[in-house]
Parts: sequence; C-alpha cells; structure tokens
Amino acid sequence: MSNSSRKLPNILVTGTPGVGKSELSRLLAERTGFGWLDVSKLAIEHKCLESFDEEYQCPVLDEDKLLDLMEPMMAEGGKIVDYHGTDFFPERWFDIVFVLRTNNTILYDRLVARGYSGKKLEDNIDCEIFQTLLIEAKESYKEEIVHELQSNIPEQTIDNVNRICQWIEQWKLDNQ
Ligand code: DAT
Repeated sequence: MSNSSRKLPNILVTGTPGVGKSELSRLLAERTGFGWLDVSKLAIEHKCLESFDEEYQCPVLDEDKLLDLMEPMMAEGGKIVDYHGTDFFPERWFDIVFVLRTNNTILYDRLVARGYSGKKLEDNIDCEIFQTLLIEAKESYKEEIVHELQSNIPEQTIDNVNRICQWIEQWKLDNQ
C-alpha cells in the first residue's frame, strides 16, 4: 500500500517536443479511460500564460495559476500529464514518469515537418542530444519512478502503451 490516497495512479509523460508525447498519451487515454492533460493546451484554454518568450519562441506559463487549476484534477487520480517540462509540478502528483526518447535524425525530420527551423529547431535537437528532460526528470522525482522509453517507430509506441497498461494493472493490485 502506497501513501497515495488516489484510487488510480497519475502518470507524467515528458520529453523533447516531437518525441511522441501526444501520440502516446492519446492512445493510452483511449485504452485506459484515464484523463489526458495536455499542459500546453490547458494553459492556453485557461489563460495560464504570462508572456511570450521571443528567444525560445514559446509561451511562458503562469505556473501558479496552472498548478491551482490542475491540483483538484490530479487529486482525483487517473491522469496522464503530457508536457515538455517536469520541474515545476509537485513531486507528490506522480506515481510514475516516462521520458520519451527519439533518435536525433528522426526527431529532426519530425520537427522540420512541424515547421520548426533555425534556432528553435537547433535548440530542440540539442535538448534531445543533451538528455535535458531525462536529467530534469531524474532531479525532480525519485530515480526509481523515472523510465526512459524509445519512440522512434510506431511499433514502439504500441509497445509502450502495452507496458504502461501492465504497470497500471499492477499498481491497482498493489494499492487495493
Ligand atoms: P510531442 O507531443 O512529443 O510533441 P507528437 O505526439 O505530436 O509529439 O509526435 C510528433 C510527430 O511524430 C507526429 O507526427 C506523430 C509522430 N510520432 C509520434 N510517435 C511516433 C513513433 N513512435 N514513431 C513514428 N512517429 C511517431
């Protein structure tokens, strides 16, 4: 029995933009009925944005407002949180953290297809090369709950969904 009072676990899916967080989260939500929280979308929908970072070409989140919004959702359990950052969420929210990883050349092509170019493209490729999100996740959560998953080909996403579903079933048994 864990300390958690949640009936279902909360899962964090993270990684560099383009690694396949949305794809995995969508399929996992369909399979499990868990709620998928796309943090970037949630922040836009609920006006949790402070400004726009011109250098990095991305919105800056109003983190306090966003955390207040998410707190009751996370308390329910059964949430898949999808975001390219990990360090501002409370550690207690998550039972497991998955960091998706993609080969640099594959990721490059995906980001070009998404319309990224110049500094934004380079910064995101560097983020993957330097394992920025993996390091951040390991610094923010207990290392034993942080898992790397490969996300280069569609079959790996299917495998990952299956593995996570097995983990959820085991969590339910352990937390009855
Ligand atoms: P993210 O949410 O991390 O930004 P995404 O889910 O939008 O990434 O995926 C980016 C693109 O890559 C999209 O066209 C779907 C594709 N994709 C995702 N996972 C994949 C995989 N395992 N194999 C091949 N393509 C994948």
